[in-house]
Amino acid sequence: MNSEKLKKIDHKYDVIVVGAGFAGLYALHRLRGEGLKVKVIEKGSDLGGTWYWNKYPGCRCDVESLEYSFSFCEDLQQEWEWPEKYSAQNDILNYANFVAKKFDLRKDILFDTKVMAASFTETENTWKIETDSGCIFQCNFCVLASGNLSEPQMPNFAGLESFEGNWYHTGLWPINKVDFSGRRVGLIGTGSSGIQTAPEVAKQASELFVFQRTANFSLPGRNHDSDPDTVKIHKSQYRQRRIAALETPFGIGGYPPPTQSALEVTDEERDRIFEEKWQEGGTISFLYSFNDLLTNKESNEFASEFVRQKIREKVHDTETAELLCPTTHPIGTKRLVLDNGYYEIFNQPHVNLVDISKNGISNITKNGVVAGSTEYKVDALIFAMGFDAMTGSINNINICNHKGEYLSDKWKYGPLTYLGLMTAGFPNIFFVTGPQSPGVKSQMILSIEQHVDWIADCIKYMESNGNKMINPLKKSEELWVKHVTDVANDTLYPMGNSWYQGANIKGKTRVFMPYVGGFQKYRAKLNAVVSARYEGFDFN
Ligand code: FAD
Ligand code: N01
Repeated sequence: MNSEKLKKIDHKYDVIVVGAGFAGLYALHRLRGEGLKVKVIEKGSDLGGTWYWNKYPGCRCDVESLEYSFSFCEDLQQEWEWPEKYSAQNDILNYANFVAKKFDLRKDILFDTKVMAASFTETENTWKIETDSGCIFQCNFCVLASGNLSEPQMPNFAGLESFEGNWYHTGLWPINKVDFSGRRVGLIGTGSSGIQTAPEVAKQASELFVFQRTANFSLPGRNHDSDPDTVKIHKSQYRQRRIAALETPFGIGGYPPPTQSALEVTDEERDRIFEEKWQEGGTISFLYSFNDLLTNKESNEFASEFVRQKIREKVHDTETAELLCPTTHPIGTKRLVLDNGYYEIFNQPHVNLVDISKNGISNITKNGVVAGSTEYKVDALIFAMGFDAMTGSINNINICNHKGEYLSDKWKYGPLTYLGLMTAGFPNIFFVTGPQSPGVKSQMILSIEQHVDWIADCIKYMESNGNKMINPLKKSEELWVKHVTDVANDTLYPMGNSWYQGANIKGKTRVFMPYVGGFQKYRAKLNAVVSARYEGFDFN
């Protein structure tokens, strides 16, 4: 759409939604269905969010596709066919486009437009939304569907500007296929993105250097083509399965919660159970081996050591194997990775692991990467360095309330929200799967649906009561933040230097951001709040 033309019209909306990933798409569908005038603003040139930006080779989901998909429309979930158990980025992007077409969403999405600022006027109960095209929008409600993992952490290594090869960030991958054939490649980062892409890059590169700052736990993906009989049965039970998923900690059905501690069984029995789960595949399945892997250090150590032993079996060179064995965090406290033959690539002569745990990368030269006293000569660099997670995309928008206070100032020492949905003092602006909600610790599309439904119901409730403004009470926010922290402190999660607590970003305040009490408990809390006429919120 032509921005000059846009400037001339009156951009008044009931709701402005920022972001056209799964959250933005569902928010548009649901809110428009309530008769509201809605516009989605997306900085990318197309929809899909995560699955639009992360086009790196090997990218796929780690939650089974039959689960990682929308549940709001029975026709949709019956109609769509997933080619694989864990679908590849391209198939998930195709799905997002299919959803957009089915529900005619594109006409209300403005692409190539970044929201720069949002300011609230109390007298009019409106948010003024400013964009990089100069277009200004007004709305009664703003929904930030801007993503938890959408603000890539860009490399700022000294000398990067002098590098004569091409470099890429996994979270900003170019649309055109990148060919690494015959090239020497350096890969920096061994989180999910780095571990997923390494085997694919190794297939092409003449030499691959994997720069590892922290060894990470990864389980075999055991991906395969969809089995028609399994799909048929799953689809015949879809509705019941989706309902059952609501009562689980991760919002994913099909995994009976464990009932016993890893300390209650014999060594043989423990190993038998780990082995069974290892063979089955899937991160939740493995973490569900016992009920205390994320709460008891001793139990966790059994699981951690089981996986370390698997790494030692897979990787022939003992020194490399030991370097790949994680020792600095309990398994599961950083996001557990599912891979497609990651450890095995280190048995290939052209793949090298470079341990940078002590001194990191010193600098980048025109020819490659310097770590320690060695210059590793490469023709291309891949940065798989993750994201300014959970708060990055929100803090990047200059959000200012009617008192002239900025949200980024309020959140300087970590996010403060009530239920991960709103923050006190900033009326009528909602987060989808925001910090202090279980979003990133769940099947995220389910959490997206839950939040969007909550927001839509809340706006309808306000309409029916003649309310124009909703604002969480400061006290409710304080209690919720404390609860989120207390719950996290009862687990081993704080022991992992992860993006869950901002540890991957230099200078970011370390505070544990997701709610890890379980999706089912959070859901019960949201339902109770609504039943008590939106307890903890103030309406005007
Ligand atoms: P996003 O998909 O991140 O979309 C947010 C959108 O907002 C983006 O398009 C962004 O460009 C836009 N935006 C941000 N700021 C602005 C602004 N200021 N102005 C305009 N537009 C803006 N979750 C799972 O549950 N299972 C998985 O298997 C899984 N795999 C993943 C794999 C990868 C590689 C990554 C990075 C994440 C994965 N996730 C997974 C998490 C994933 O992010 C969510 O599942 C889901 O796709 C998030 O959707 P969203 O719409 O909330 O956010
Ligand atoms: O990012 P990460 P990601 N010098 O933050 C390293 C989802 N996801 O993009 O561990 C050198 O996990 C950093 O090292 P360290 C999923 O939720 C899912 O991989 O901080 N190295 C780490 O190794 C995931 O958790 C899938 O010491 C530096 C890596 O970069 C989330 O997205 C696939 C560095 C970053 O790992 C983020 O994953 C992909 C530096 N200066 C993503 N800075 C699925 O499979 C950082 N690192 C579903």
